Amino acid sequence: MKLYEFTQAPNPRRVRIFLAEKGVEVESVQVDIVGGENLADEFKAINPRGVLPTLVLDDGTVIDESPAIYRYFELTHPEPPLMGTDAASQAYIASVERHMEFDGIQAIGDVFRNSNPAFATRRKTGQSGDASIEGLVEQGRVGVERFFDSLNARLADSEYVAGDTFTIADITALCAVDFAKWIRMPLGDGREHANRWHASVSARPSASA
Ligand SMILES: N[C@@H](CCC(=O)N[C@@H](CS)C(=O)NCC(=O)O)C(=O)O
Repeated sequence: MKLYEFTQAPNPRRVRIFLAEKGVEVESVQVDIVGGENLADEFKAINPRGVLPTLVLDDGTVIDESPAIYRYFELTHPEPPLMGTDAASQAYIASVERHMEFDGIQAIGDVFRNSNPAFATRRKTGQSGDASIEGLVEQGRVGVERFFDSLNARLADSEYVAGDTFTIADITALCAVDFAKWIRMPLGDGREHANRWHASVSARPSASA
């Protein structure tokens, strides 16, 4: 089994944190996104979508999308459970985790990809040839502020993002909040619940994985 990833990038970090929480070690291969290695024929022969993280099982099955990789390891290494323990909690945690990616990581990614000259023709993840769109920067910034506000509101009522235990929703939210530093959008002092949570999850050993 091999995990193709890039240490600096936020989505591969999601899987690294998940594996660290589980205590699972997987052979990893670095693919330099900034240098465009994920767009080259060699990596596209492994995953034509050109995205990281990508997990390749021993039988050659290729699995991308972090939640799918989470699922694989949750089933093969159930302890500690990070995706819920019954139908309702599993569905709820999956739903909140999706919010963290779509409302958080994607909005931040829109700002990053459309404002960074190194990605001027790489608006779409895993592809080249799509020019940046200026309007997506402003739209993305509005989305990031909304994401931070909703995260803060959520954490006013619970210790963790999807309830009273640490789950994949926390992992994805942590990667989003730290990714936002790349576009110089910190949580800000006013969001006290989100700041309390961020300090707590950042102190877990897995956060430095
Ligand atoms: N929805 C995917 C997102 C994967 C993604 O966008 N990964 C980024 C790295 S953070 C990537 O592969 N970027 C390639 C590129 O920029 O060309 C997931 O859940 O894993």
